[in-house]
Amino acid sequence: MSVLQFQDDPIVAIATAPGRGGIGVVRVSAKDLSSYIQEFFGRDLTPRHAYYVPFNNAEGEAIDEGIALYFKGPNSYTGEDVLELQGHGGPAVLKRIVKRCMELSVNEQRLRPAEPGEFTQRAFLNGRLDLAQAEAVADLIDASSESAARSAMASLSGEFSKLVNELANSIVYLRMLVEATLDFPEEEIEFLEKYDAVPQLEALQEKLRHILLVSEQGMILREGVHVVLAGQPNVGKSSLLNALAGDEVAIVTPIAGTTRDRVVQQIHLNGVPLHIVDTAGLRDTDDTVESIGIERSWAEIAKADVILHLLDAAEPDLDANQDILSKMPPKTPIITVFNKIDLLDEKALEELKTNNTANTVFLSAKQQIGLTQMTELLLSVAGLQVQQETPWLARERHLIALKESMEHLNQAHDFAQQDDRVLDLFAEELRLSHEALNSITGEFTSDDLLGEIFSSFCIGK
Ligand SMILES: Nc1nc2c(ncn2[C@@H]2O[C@H](COP(=O)(O)OP(=O)(O)OP(=O)(O)O)[C@@H](O)[C@H]2O)c(=O)[nH]1
Ligand SMILES: [Mg+2]
Repeated sequence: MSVLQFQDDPIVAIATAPGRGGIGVVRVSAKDLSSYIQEFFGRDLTPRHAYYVPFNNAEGEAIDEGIALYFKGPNSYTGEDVLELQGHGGPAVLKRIVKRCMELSVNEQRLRPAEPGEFTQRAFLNGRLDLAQAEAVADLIDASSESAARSAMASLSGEFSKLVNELANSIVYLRMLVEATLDFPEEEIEFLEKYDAVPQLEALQEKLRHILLVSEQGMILREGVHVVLAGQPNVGKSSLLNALAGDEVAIVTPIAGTTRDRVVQQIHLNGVPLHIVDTAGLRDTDDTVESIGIERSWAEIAKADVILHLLDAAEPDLDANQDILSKMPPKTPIITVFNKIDLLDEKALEELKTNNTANTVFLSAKQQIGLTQMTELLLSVAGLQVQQETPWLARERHLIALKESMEHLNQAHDFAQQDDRVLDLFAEELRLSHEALNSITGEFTSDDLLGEIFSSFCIGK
């Protein structure tokens, strides 16, 4: 059932997380709440005043007592009338308050339980938030690191939307010029020169490139990076996982073929969530269990954002590793990790370093040497750049839209370069570019997509 099917009937939900807490909040939203408030409290409430009141059931028996706050629309979260009841934070009490709210009846209309994300959806539909900001509400709540929370807040405060809107407005301006010219074909030829259309377009491309770059950073912060530890048995994959996790997560033994099942560990590096997967060592084997493990290793390697390919620095089996490398997915970034450098003397290490340079690190998982260099390289290979500004938290959907918008700007640029300039095609590309940008803030977004976005929220948001 799509939440979009009901747009303005009165709704109620517990807004705080399930479980016990000092305070729990029940939230109500409706076009007009005054009669419900009258029925519940036997009086009116002045908007934005805190009332310490009993929450009584229909028989006049107190369910709880707490604070009632009334926000009169449009000056509320949803843009409708909103009532917040702050009671004690226990599941039974809050359920009774919700039940009581649902018994209230005004002209035979009752409150119903809110669908997931429905409060935020109303905020969007009533123009209180745009779509990117509404998504940021969910991302802020779900943020698992301080950087992710800071970035979600950047989106929520409208920083991302503002840049997208500014760019969209500049495109509109250019479109306006072009479309005005289309009505006067005799001026078409001079149009591009007269209005500096190409330099203007190039400035737009540059701006969009910047937004895309920062969004990619924000996307990494939101989604994290899937890092897979792969290599022959006994090279120290599980030891490296443990060193990164700072804990004995995986079993380490001198026996080749120790790890069978994959072991997944989440860590944060400079605020970036990393999902690190330790896998079974890759080799030919007749052991049934081990070969299932190795199949799983390859499945993980196929899904990785970054592969850490480990080799034993003391005795790297170059043929076998060449074979492993040749089976790795061609587009996934690979970092070659020479482990166990503690077993090499200085001269041997220097030699190894001279022969291996690009995307290669040298470390000892056991002695914890060289881990910082590895993590720095890992973050940069994953696409994270050290930068001053906080990236806003972007979603895949935003990146797709930005890239689509970019492609149309590039296409428009191509048309402008052609000898027989095709102004109507130029105009059409600008239109498509503009439309792609608008889908980010939700100006032209299908109901299906909206339903999908809001239904991924929890109830009460
Ligand atoms: N000297 C030295 N030994 C290491 C280092 N890292 C791992 N080892 C040793 O190498 C052996 C194998 O380590 P593991 O971490 O189990 O290796 P693995 O790659 O996970 O092996 P499989 O699970 O069998 O594929 C253990 O005896 C570790 O103590 C290192 O940096 N230096
Ligand atoms: Mg292992």
